[in-house]
Amino acid sequence: DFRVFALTGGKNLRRLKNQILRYRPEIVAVGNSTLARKLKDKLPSGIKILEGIEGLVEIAGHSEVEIVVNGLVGSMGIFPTLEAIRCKKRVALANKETIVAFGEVVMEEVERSGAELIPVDSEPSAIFQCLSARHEYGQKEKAPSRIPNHVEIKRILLTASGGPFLKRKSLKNVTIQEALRHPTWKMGKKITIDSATLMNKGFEVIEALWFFHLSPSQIQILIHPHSIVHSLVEFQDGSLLAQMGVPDMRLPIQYALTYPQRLNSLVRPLDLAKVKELKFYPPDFKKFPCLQLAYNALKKGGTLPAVLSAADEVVVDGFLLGKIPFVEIPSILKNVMKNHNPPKADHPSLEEILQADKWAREEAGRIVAVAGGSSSGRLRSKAPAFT
Ligand code: MN3
Repeated sequence: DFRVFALTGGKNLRRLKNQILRYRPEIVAVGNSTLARKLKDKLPSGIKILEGIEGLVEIAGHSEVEIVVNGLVGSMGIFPTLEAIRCKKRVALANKETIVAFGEVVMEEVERSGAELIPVDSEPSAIFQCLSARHEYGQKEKAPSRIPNHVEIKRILLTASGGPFLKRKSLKNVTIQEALRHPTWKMGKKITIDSATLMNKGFEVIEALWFFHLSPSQIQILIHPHSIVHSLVEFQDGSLLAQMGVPDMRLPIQYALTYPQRLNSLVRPLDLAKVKELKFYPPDFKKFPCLQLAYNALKKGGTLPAVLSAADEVVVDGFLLGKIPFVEIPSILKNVMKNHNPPKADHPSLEEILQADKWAREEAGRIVAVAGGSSSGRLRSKAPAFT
């Protein structure tokens, strides 16, 4: 049912090459021109090779493309996302930072263009599935133009595995290896650290607010260590709908592609009799201050979510490079937010958000460098910045 028209990758040319040979796309894009030249030598002729953000944007808006799956890490993913939305594609969005930092801008464009924006992240996908379940029955062919009937929603419950430190008393001497050992999901480094600090869950609160037109008080976090219930919706009448499944990203990815239909999948079915019991706990805001930071950023709004998201990329990088201890991550983020001078307008423009993003990276880099005792005064971060 699907044909891969274009594939993109950052630096991992070996993996990308294998995928290209398997799926035979017409266009590919890689991180920069050096990588593009290297890749060209490895491939049969006839495949168009693009580079950088421009390459991603060109693919996202290409007339042959119907569905864009954006699985980039970081806020630079906003450019292909906006292009795809403006060109009225279906956007399957796994690039969390895009919606955290630019939520309002993105949703306005969706409203204007009528594009479909479907979450791939497992929790917002669960909520999306709970909401669309009402429409699926007897309506296999045509997707409803707007899913959320938010008047009906009382609140949503975002589940969180709790990360590797759910039961650990003190987070003082956490090592990089410990923080990278996630109990249920196998993911990239940045999001794994975000899961250990619960910053990831904080970002999902912000993500859910924009995706489903909610207010901060309508979004609650529920710790659920087994990652079987992927999130729940509570309706006005008190009824709760949950979406369950084995923790396997292929399921939400597939649903974003096939929605509103459900097709066969390669995912192992869930055997609830084997799971036996499901446990839920309230989140500990004291032990995981990043949760409160996310709610604070949401309540103040404007450019603050973008500042938090951008600063987090740099601070997590600082932790992974051994520059700062784990417990410093939330306090540095808090300081960056405190030092931020927001623009006057309540609804910042794309340009203003990009500026806030750039400022937050510099400010976070400065604080990390000071905390890490670097004599040069400024940390050279691997996290990409806007230039
Ligand atoms: Mn998630």
